Amino acid sequence: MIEVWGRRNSNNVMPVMWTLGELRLPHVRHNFGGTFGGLDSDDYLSLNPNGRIPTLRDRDCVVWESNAIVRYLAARFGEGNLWDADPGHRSLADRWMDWHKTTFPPKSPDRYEAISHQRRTPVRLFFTRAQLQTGTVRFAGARSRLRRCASSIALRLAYKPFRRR
Ligand SMILES: N[C@@H](CCC(=O)N[C@@H](CS)C(=O)NCC(=O)O)C(=O)O
Repeated sequence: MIEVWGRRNSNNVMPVMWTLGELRLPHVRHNFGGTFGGLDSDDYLSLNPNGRIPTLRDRDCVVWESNAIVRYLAARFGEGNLWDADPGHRSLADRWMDWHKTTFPPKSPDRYEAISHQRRTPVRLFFTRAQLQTGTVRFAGARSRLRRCASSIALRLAYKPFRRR
């Protein structure tokens, strides 16, 4: 049975769970990280030396890094579905996976400022007063970078059908 370590509300665990669901793979998830803790135990570090979530084990194969896990699952169980044999076609999905980790949203800490603005959440929830004082200068820049990223993905995805074979 495939095992996943990671709390369900982690944005890095979610794509793994989604992929397992899409591929209808039986699995068990262990609550780790956040308030559940456990990431600095020797047992966990022997699976994932970074002490981060998610980690996946499929028989004797242990994989960490959410994008690496998604690719592993797709390659192993999703051929012709989530995994396209043609590297060019595959790269259409691949590039967006890496893009969302590296380019969108703008890097921390200004991503929290920008996101909190988008959600109309008081920025105060994410930052101490001292951090805010130095952070406010970046706010406008963060917002415009977020806008640019958001319109980039909107333009590319708006006219593409989402399709599952
Ligand atoms: N690049 C890694 C990032 C992993 C990461 O930073 N995970 C966060 C959760 S989203 C974590 O382990 N945080 C510590 C915790 O939840 O206690 C990945 O994509 O898997």
